[in-house]
Parts: sequence; structure tokens; C-alpha cells
Amino acid sequence: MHIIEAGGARIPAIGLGTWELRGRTCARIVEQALRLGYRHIDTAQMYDNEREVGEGLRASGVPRDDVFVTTKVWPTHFAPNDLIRSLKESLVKLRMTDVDLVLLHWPSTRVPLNETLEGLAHAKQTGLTRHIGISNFNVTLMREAVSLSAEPLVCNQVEYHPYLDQAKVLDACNSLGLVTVAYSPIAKGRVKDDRTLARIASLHRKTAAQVCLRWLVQQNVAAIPRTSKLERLQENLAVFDFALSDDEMTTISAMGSSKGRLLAGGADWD
Ligand code: 1BO
Repeated sequence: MHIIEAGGARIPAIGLGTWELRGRTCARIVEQALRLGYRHIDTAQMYDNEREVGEGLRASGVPRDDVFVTTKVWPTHFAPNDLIRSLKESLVKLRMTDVDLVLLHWPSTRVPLNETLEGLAHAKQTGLTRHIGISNFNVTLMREAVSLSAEPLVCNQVEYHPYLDQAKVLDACNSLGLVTVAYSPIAKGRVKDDRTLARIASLHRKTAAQVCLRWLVQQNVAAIPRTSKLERLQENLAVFDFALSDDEMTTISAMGSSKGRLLAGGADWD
């Protein structure tokens, strides 16, 4: 598995996203993913599935320390004490003593960023998490967060797929030493009917989704596709045995625009 490094964190380039997976389906797919070789699982307090993520991990038989586990704290818990309390609740649900990475799930307009970052740094310093980071931060907020944080931020997790131009965020992450982690990396399945991606895919005997994930990995972006289907788990992981040419990379990058965002509302995007 290809690993992307930042701030001491070693993040497997393909992980399993669990947004909108619930209950038995979530536990089963986490277990199957780990049995297939996934070593990176992404959850969040807001997804309401941390308990099932922990169950799936234990059922897989894969040692906890072999898996990079990320969770996130929702902005309603961004006051420093609330953040620590929320993370401890997440750990109880996961039945883990720490996570590999905890993220601020979304910027808050209510709690000053410096106060939240103090709580986040404290979570790392007291061993509740090995690394810290942010999610859905625009470039301005990302720069502010990096300059305010007492501990290194290792990633910004954002929506990213061929239909959404994230060049500004990617450039800023690269220059600040953060990994970009892409959620909705196959645009909620829309890429499978895309003619350009299908044409490139057929040249490599791959699927459009695999081309899309490979395009992210070749930009040194980690991707966390979500699926509830076993065959898709396998497909999404099989992206390390081919490479896209520079021309193919350029063609796919040219498909993106600022209007391609799937997740509506809520933030002042770049
Ligand atoms: C609102 C959830 C975004 C992905 O974590």
C-alpha cells in the first residue's frame, strides 16, 4: 500500500470512507475492507457509526496498531473542554485508547479558532490522538490554522474528484506540508458514466472509478472512497498496478470546475 507522509503521520493513500454507512452494514464493510488489505478507516462523531467501525475492526482480526483510524469532532463541540469530552466519547464508542488522527470536521463561526486549536493540541499532547488535522477548511482558514496550531496539522480533508477544481487547496496543502485527503473521490458514483474517464480506463483495462482514484494518488492525495459493496472495495484498492500518463493526468484535471461541488452550502469555498 502506498503511504503518504506528513508531520510524522503515515497515511495509507487509499482508505475506507464511512460517511452514511450505519449499523451492521458499516461493521461488515469495515471488517471486509480490513480483511482485503485496507489499513485506513475514516469515521466521524457526526456519522454516528464509530461503535460499528470499532466492531468491524475487532471482527477483522487485524491488530489495532496496523490500522490508521481517523475520527472528527463536529463544530458544536469546539470549545476546548467540549472537544476533549467529545473525543473521549468517540474513543469509548470505538473502544480504543487513541486514534491516529482527529480532525476539526468543519470550520466554526462560533468558537474562535485559536481556542479550538488549543483543545486539539491538548488532545495530541495527552495521547488521545497521535496526529491532528482539519477538514473543509478553505485556503485562508487553513493558513490561519497552521500558524495558530502548537502541534503540526497533518491534513486537510476536503471534497475532491475530477468534477471539482481544488487546485488552490492542493497548492496550499503542498506548500504548508499538509496531505490533502479526498472525500467523495469518485463523485458519489457519477464517474462511472463518464465518457472521458471510460476511454482512459479502457486503455488501462481499469474502471472509471479506478482511473479517478489513480489520478488522486498520482497527485499525492489520499482518497477515502465509501462503498457498501464487497466488489467495489476490491476495485477501489486495485489502483497501484498501473500509472496514468502526464497527458491523461492533464485531461482529467481539466474536467474540474468550481461549480462541480456535490456538498451544498455551509462554507466560504475557494
Ligand atoms: C458533512 C460531512 C462531510 C464529509 O465528512
